[in-house]
Amino acid sequence: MSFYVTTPIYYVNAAPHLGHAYTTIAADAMARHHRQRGEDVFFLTGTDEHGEPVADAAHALGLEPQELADKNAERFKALLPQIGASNDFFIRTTDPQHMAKVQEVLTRVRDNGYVYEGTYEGSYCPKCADFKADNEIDEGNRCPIHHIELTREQEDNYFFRLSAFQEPLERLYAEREDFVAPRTRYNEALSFLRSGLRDVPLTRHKLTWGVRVPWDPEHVFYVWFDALLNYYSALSYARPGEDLSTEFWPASCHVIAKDILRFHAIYWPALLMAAELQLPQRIFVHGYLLMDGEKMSKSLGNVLDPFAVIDRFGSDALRFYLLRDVPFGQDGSVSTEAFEQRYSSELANELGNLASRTLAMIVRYRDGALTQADPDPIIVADFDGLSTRVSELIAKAELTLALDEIWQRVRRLNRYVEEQAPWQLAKVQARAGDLDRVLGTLAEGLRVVGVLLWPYLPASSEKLLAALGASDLSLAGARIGAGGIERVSTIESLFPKSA
Ligand code: ME8
Repeated sequence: MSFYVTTPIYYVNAAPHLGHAYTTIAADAMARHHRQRGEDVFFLTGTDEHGEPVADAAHALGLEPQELADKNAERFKALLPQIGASNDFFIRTTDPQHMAKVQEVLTRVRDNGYVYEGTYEGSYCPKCADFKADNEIDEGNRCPIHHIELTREQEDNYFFRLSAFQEPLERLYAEREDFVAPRTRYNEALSFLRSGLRDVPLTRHKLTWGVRVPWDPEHVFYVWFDALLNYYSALSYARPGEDLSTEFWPASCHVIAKDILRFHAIYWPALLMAAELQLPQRIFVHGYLLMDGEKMSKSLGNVLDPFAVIDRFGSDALRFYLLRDVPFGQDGSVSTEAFEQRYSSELANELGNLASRTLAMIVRYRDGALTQADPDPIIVADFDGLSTRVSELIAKAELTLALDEIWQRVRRLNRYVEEQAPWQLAKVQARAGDLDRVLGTLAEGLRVVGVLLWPYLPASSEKLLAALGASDLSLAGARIGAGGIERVSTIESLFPKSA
């Protein structure tokens, strides 16, 4: 089995912010989970470097677009290890191999009869790099996302015959109800589709910062066509000398937010059909992180700095907070208060405490060694089917629900400690066997939650599993009793309160 997951490629007109970190963390959790299932995983992220938003931002700073792209691509790259992202490749759309692939694929689209010359006139938002339909324009002729006034643009372009895909896309949506998830986004894409597709510009004449149109070098490709093709082009050069598309194309899941739904849910499958390429299995659309009720965005200036959060609390804490507090797929407000609350009440008090006291008790009462006593059937029953359930949820990109399933077991183990009071058992010689069983059950429970939490809390899970002497991360081993833990050691607090 192979699993290919992508994030959007982010614009390099400014530095990364929490919204970008969020999508990458979510896609990373999926990638890690699928690796635990023993699948071959390819996880792609990268930067979108052409087009007007980047050219305009560069000129405003007195830089060439390439200079700004180089500078900011580095910042997006630097974010990845800091948030624990395990991406297999980082694509930049200024990579020559990507640009050549864009030219190749779009020439094929033209050869197949889906490109013609025309004149475009419409209302345009340079920050979205997108023409707006009449029903998408806010009062005062403003962009509904950026609130800036739209410009009236007229230019001679090559057009992509999107309208030719009206019926094929309707068929796609009828046959594959999970092509776009969650359901609300599927419905939104479908209603856009049903409103009737119009042809769209494929090239820009006035711009020079982009991939040259091979059959008319006065034009560059419209940035969205260049950008979408990254998902396909990356596979052709991520591993020098290999073409990974045989193994990984079509993509299993494109993770995006709803701002770019139309491009992914409508343009992208149409473009792939026009190029005779297979369609992705699914597009998963998450919601917006909001601050003060507005979408966090670079251009609005209301951003929360992920680097600052990570410096203080570590990347696992950020990953946990975002995937736990904001139901994946819905919009959710983020705030420092809510973050600190989750950190101290759940990470420090629940998981951190469970881990340190369990390990400390095994070291104190048994010198770190565990006998192979049968685990307590009560806990075995409470954990029964857990990893299957988590797998089913993550396969549907239900990252928050899956995390909640695991967290209920963290809480269950804490209750088990209170119910069994190992410190009382340790006082009574005749209860030595019971104490062995309780400690063994707790160690196994911790191991199982450690394995299942790895996609969410990779660094902390690895520390925990190392202390348990159990390095197997596979899902197959994520059941109570499978671990055969012999010896444990104590650990430093996983989530220090004083952070
Ligand atoms: O649109 N909440 O790039 P971009 C949640 N280059 N997610 C957010 C977010 C927020 N407040 N803000 C940003 C582009 N994101 C194009 C994409 S893909 C072929 C080309 C995340 O830098 C979310 O994933 O504006 C959103 O879709 C993406 O960043 C937009 O990034």
